[in-house]
Amino acid sequence: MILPDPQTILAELATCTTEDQLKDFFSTYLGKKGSVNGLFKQLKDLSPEEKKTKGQEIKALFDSVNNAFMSQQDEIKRAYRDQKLSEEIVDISTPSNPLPLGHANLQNQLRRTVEQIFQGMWFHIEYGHDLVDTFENFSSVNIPPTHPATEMHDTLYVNGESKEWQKLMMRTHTSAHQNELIRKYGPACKIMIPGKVYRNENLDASHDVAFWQVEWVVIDKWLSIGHLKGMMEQILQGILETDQVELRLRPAYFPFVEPGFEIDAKAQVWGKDKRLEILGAGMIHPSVLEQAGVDPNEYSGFAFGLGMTRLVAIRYGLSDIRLLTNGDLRFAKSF
Ligand code: FA5
Repeated sequence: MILPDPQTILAELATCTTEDQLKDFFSTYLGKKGSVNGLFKQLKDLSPEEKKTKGQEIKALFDSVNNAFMSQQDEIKRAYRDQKLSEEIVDISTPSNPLPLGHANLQNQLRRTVEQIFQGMWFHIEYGHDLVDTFENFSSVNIPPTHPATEMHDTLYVNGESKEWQKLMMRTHTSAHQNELIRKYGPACKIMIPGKVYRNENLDASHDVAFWQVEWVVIDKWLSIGHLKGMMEQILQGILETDQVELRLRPAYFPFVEPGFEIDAKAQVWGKDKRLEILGAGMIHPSVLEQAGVDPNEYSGFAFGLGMTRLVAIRYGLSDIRLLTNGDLRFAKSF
């Protein structure tokens, strides 16, 4: 029996560079039908003496080829892993592209500033909820459902089957929360109610279907129109941060106050000077106080409802309030 030259086999092994080539090599020499492995089967035809010497030679040959195969296999796997690692490596020290940082809507910015001012003056801040019932929005503030005043606000009602659902509506003003909050805190109390309100309006530069109002309600003994006027001026000066804005106060009708006022501010709308109505206010009507469980003979109160969206437009010199919500990035980025 002549054994093959190990150097020739090892030289062939050295040419294997892929796992597939290694597999072929294994089945040619070391597998069940491989030629080196097959030498063991030939031992059975030899004499016991030859078996011993040839057996040792075959074993030595098999071991040397097998060991070389194993280290070649390790080498190919390591090279493959190194190549993958170098291709897929993530360098966590590389500086990333900075994400552009946005900012809060101008309405929210101003609302938060105003909230902080009034929190510091011990006002309770309440947001209510956008969906209210007709009692809260109308009856609780002295507007019976049949009253023509319900038509002052083009109301968005909930389109529901049941009677309960039919009573639900999107609040048309933050005054909808006066009754429940006066019950909750008063008398005496100081409450601020920022909130989004909804009206079925024809849209233009100063009218939107959803806009922000902020309501202030103050109830105490001996409150007068003097207090109302003083506070109203302070609020507007604080928010507008200028005395350049021309304000006009005129008597107005709101069923839940007596007397009532409206405040207009001069502003540029569509390139023209216009007076924009920004605030409704008045001394709270005795029957609204009574509804909320407060004795009007002992206490009085005043309330304002500020059109926050319009005021923001005036504050930042915008010609159209819809710029605040139409999602135009050129506008958003200019602040
Ligand atoms: C009211 O909503 C009263 N609840 C305000 C009030 C509160 C009066 C407390 C007395 C006492 P009015 O409908 O006028 O009032 O709305 C108040 C403000 O909301 C207006 O002055 C105006 O600035 C703003 N506003 C009204 N309609 C719109 C609209 N469609 N788009 C943007 N702002 C509006």
